[in-house]
Amino acid sequence: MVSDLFDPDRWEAIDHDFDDVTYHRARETGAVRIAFDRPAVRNAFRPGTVDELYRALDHARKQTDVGCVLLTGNGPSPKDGGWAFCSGGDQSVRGGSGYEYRGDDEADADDSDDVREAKAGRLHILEVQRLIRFMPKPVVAVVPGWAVGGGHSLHVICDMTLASEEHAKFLQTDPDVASFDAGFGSAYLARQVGQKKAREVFFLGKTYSAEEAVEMGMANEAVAHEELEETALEWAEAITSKSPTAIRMLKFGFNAVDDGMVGQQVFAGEATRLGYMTDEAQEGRDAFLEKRDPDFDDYPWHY
Ligand code: S0N
Repeated sequence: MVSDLFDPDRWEAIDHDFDDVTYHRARETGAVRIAFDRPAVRNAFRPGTVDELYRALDHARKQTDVGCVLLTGNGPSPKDGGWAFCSGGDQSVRGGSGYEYRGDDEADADDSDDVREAKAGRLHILEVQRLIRFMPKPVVAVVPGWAVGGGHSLHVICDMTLASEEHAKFLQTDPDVASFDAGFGSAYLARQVGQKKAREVFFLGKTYSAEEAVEMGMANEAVAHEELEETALEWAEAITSKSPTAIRMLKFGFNAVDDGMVGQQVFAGEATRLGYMTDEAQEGRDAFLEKRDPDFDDYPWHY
């Protein structure tokens, strides 16, 4: 399924073999829509979901005509009509040393890719977090319902968050289920909402409405549920109409202050890319190749 909020006229499917996420490209904008597609379990992610999400995001990262990723959750649930962005790690496949199958005997004998990968205990949702953080284009969390646990962390790491006024709910259950995102999910949240509030989110485990999330500074805007995806597309149109280089440098500039030497490395890499495009850099390269001294006299010491 896709989503009741999804307008099929605005999107075309991108070819893939995913089971747990859907992946579409906007017909009129350089934007893609990646959506969790497990609404019956509030879009919880199992290991295979995370792999698919990573592959879709990485595909989007590499498209030079795509400037914005909308990350959302399909819905409503066929069981009860509930909406979710993502409810975090699927607790039915999480076990002692990370993730392992903990179902009934018959299911435990399962040797599917999902279960084997789960048993390896990979927390590869962190690889997804890093991909969102370091991809040179904005990722917008479009939150139609619950954003919980690892799903909450995902919205936190996205560049912006747009929430359904009626159905979006923000909740951290990590300490309830004895898991903890002591990385971006908490520390970067504290950057957004302040230390006291971030500690409240994790230590008290209260549920926050879309309006409260906006007030706290962890969501940008709350809009009427039926306008959610239309507004998301408007944001994508605004973003993709701007200078790709400016947006990329700004995203990495915003990141750099919190990302230490890695942030500096990423920002510096982009500066080097820009430097390589100058005649001055080409003179340096050409001089080496032509076995002569470089002549930088034409290039001023800008002030
Ligand atoms: C989402 C909640 C609040 C929704 O409540 P509601 O609306 O009352 O619905 P339910 O009846 O509870 O749920 C409907 C059906 O969906 C199933 N379900 C919901 N969430 C999950 C889930 N996460 N895993 C498996 N199934 C889920 C329900 O069981 C129910 O199924 P049926 O109909 O068959 O009964 C509520 O459901 C809730 O609280 N869910 C659990 C939220 C949770 O605790 N998530 C896990 C938190 N931890 C993580 O995400 C792991 C984090 C992680 O991997 C990590 C590790 C290291 C560093 C970083 C991270 C990171 O955070 O990214």
